[in-house]
Amino acid sequence: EKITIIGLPMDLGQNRRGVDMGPSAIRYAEVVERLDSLGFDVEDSGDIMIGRPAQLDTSETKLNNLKEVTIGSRLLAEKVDAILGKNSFPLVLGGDHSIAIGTLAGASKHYENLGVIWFDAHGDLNTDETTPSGNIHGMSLAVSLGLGNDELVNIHGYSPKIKPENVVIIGARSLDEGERKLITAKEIKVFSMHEIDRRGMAAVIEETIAFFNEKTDGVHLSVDMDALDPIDAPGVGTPVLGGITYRESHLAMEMLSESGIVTSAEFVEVNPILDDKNKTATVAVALMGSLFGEKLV
Ligand code: DIR
Ligand code: MN
Ligand code: MN
Ligand code: MN
Repeated sequence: EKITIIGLPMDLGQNRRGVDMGPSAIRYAEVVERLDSLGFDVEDSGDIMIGRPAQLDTSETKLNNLKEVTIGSRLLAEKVDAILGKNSFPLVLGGDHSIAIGTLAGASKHYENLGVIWFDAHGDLNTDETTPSGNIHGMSLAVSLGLGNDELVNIHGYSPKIKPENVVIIGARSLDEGERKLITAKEIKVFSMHEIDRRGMAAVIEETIAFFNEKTDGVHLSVDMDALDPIDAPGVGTPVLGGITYRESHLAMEMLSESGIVTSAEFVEVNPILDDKNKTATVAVALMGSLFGEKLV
């Protein structure tokens, strides 16, 4: 089986510098070696380099760095589309979570009903109208549902990329007012920290797998490292207390691995500047190991 790694070192979807170093940090944590050792044919196709303009222009819109995020998303969509076209598994390294716009734009073309598992402390369901920050990383799931800024919504030439009934959010504990309304209106399935505490991660993942099995022909796994508790993943731009533990997150990956439903994945929001000796990238790589079948016995 083939895995193709692609990085998008972009920090323009939010306002803390350093998350553009995420792909490097994840490579230093030996992602290629880890997946190689599991028997996969791993190709690291490097990073999409979009650079960073000296002068960022925010005058034309209230969405921060819209132009650059659009360019990055377009390039990533083409790349992910091509990787799936070659029957390889796209493993995308961020960058902030705005890059999911590009990943989903490229992946969704290959499926009639792409499911999405969104591991995140946040909903990323803001639109240009509800965003409290103007940061596009807080909008990527909404954009993929066809909601928000036209340019973002239409990346890769079609919209929507996914349907609300094919989305499961896991780990939520910080939702904005507009996001709550959208979740209710679109009846999006959310396993908040309350449900995880109450029912356990095993039940949550079992239900997630059953939920998709009935109706999806592919599942994209989007892991925002801030889904984890800041104790285990301190190197993120918007940490929120009371998150998923190290073991809970591994159990989730192990169960997803056993199910075989995941067809593409991304790991985002690793910020080495805010991290503790590359701990967060190391945890991300360990999670990738579990996602691709690593188990003790
Ligand atoms: C907040 C933060 N909801 C926003 N979002 C984050 O800016 O829209 N998502 N941090 O991961
Ligand atoms: Mn996110
Ligand atoms: Mn199709
Ligand atoms: Mn988040």
